[in-house]
Amino acid sequence: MEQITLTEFLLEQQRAHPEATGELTELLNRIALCGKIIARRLRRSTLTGDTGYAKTSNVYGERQEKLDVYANDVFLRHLRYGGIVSIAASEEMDQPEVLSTDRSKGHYAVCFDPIDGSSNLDVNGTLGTIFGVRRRKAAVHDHGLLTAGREQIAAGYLLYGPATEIVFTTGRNVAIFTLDDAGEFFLSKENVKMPPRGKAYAVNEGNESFWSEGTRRFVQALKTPDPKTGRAHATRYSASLVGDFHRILQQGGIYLYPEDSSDPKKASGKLRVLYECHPLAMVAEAAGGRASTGRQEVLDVIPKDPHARCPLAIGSKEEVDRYDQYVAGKA
Ligand code: AFP
Repeated sequence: MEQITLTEFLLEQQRAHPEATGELTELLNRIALCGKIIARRLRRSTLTGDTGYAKTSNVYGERQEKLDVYANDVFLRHLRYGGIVSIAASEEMDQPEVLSTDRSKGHYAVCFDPIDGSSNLDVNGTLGTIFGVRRRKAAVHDHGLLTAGREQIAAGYLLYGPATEIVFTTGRNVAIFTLDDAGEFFLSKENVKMPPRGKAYAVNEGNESFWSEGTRRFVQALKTPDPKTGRAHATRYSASLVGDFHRILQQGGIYLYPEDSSDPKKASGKLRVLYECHPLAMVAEAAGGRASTGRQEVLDVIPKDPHARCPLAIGSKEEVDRYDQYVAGKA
């Protein structure tokens, strides 16, 4: 494959839209820059004492890791520059932040989870950053984020694993870029299509006793050998949604974080609509997969507040369809 850089790819996409202002190209490049800076810090974090907890906790009462705070600051610094982003909202910030009030520009609002999989930080496990881009709303007072996921115009994630990768879509094509030692992201896969079914599932089975009957029976069905193949689905759970989703995007399967009764805060699931569910749902649908709460498409969920949560079943169409059937008591 000819080595195409992220910037070249974005400029090609931009040329295909004569009405484009170039701001989205600049924004996606800026998010990629944040990824490079965070990846460099993660690589050396155990040597520089950057691991461990900060003295602060987030709006969910969870203790923040130093690198959660660092990554959040990196994003705010680079999203603020140049005024193309008017509003930024993050899993690590109580309220969305106004970055620019200049109405002549700042056409975008960005939601992000600066470090996904924080519990993997101190053990060198897979980590990610998740992002979703919306157009800024007309009304100054309304940050305009409490809208359906279909309002996103771009979404994706960075994966910090053996390689650092950025994966995104603007609605049709899902592309994967890999960070090269030259410090450039190069296109490694384009037009990624998620297989219609998979061989693996990702769920924290430790919560099983708190699941609904439908969810329990669905996971049991995944673990039951298929009469045709004689094989059951394999368990693949990394405690990082991004890490698990990246496998499912390429090999198929399903990631599940259902509502559970273990903690009132998780009555409608653990994952955050704006920072985790909406962005990955946009990537999943653009790749031919699905994202469901069990009762509706995740992209149709309208969050009631910036930190709203929803159940998430995301992955191959066949597995997610089946999950909906079990939740509805039809299987
Ligand atoms: P953190 O970023 O707070 O570690 O949460 C990670 C996450 O949102 C998602 O990436 C994981 O799949 C899931 O939560 C892990 O949750 P459990 O620890 O409850 O399994």
